[in-house]
Amino acid sequence: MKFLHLADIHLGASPDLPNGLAEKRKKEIWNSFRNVIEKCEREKIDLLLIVGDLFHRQPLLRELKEVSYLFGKLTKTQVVLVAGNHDYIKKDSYYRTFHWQKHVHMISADEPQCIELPEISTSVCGFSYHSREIRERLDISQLKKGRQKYEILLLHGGDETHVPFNREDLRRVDYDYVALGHIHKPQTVIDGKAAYSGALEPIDKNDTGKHGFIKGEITDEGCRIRFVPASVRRYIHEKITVTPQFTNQELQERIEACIREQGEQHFYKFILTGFRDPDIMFETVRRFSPGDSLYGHPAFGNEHGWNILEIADRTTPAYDFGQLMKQHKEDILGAFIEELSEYPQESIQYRALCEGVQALMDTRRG
Ligand SMILES: [Mn+2]
Repeated sequence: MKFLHLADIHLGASPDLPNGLAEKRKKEIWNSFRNVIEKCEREKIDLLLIVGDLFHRQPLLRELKEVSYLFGKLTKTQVVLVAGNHDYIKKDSYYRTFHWQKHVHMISADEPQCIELPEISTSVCGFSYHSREIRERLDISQLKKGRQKYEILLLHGGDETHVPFNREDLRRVDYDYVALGHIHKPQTVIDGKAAYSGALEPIDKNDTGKHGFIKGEITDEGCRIRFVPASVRRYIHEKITVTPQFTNQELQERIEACIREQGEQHFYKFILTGFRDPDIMFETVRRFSPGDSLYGHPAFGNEHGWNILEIADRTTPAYDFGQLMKQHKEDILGAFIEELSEYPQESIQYRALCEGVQALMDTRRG
């Protein structure tokens, strides 16, 4: 029995991106979902599991129709879905009255229920959110089991306000596989038995790392799962450590090389650390060579540029404090350095020394 496990697709989300880009990204998330559906059809997947937060908020009727159209492409795949905390089933939710096609099974009850799929010897149990939060701890004795050879549990949550549970709780449940949703970072909780697929596409600028879905197979030997990276884009936070020899030219080359290596489609944040030449000011807003990516950052004045969302300069000017102290024995700069120069480089006092010397030097230059 081959399955795909998806969660946290967040259709309808418009991620926090510079002007105009959010709309493009919104479409892209829909496209990514469509790609997965097409993969199910192509690879003759038996079962598609969607473990909550298919939508970012209450789905509109037309959004359900769009999703239903996509599910309609599936001729060999059964679909089972539950609602999560973002798309929880409100009193007047369209989820309540929507008519899905025969092969689409929504578990809309707020207490555990099972869908029996005898054609694939599988039952899928789970429940939907009817409110934004579920603070009660997961009660394992409440969980129902199906009547088929293979048993799967869908569970959305895992933090304090969304069905709290821990690894031990999951160890005690008796299912072939527990498909988890809600946490956006993909991760295995119990080897071959319980895992978060993570969000299909990163939604937030801090959703760094790979995103996609889980592909699994349950046989008489048990369950085997594998994470499949599938997101169109990733958010990448890249640290660049500078030295006093480092220049803006070199910075540009490093950024270009990094983007070429990891992919021009991704969203980048570069964090500069280390000690710089005090005379060098890194240009954190500048134009880079155009790539063929979809977006550019308006700050770069280049509509077809790369997706550099931020360059954060956290470098420290590398002053020769000993030398400066000698030169400024008689004035405040010398006294200031003397006061703070004994502290280690990672201390707040050292940071204050660097910033203070910089400020005093700038005043002097001015
Ligand atoms: Mn959620």
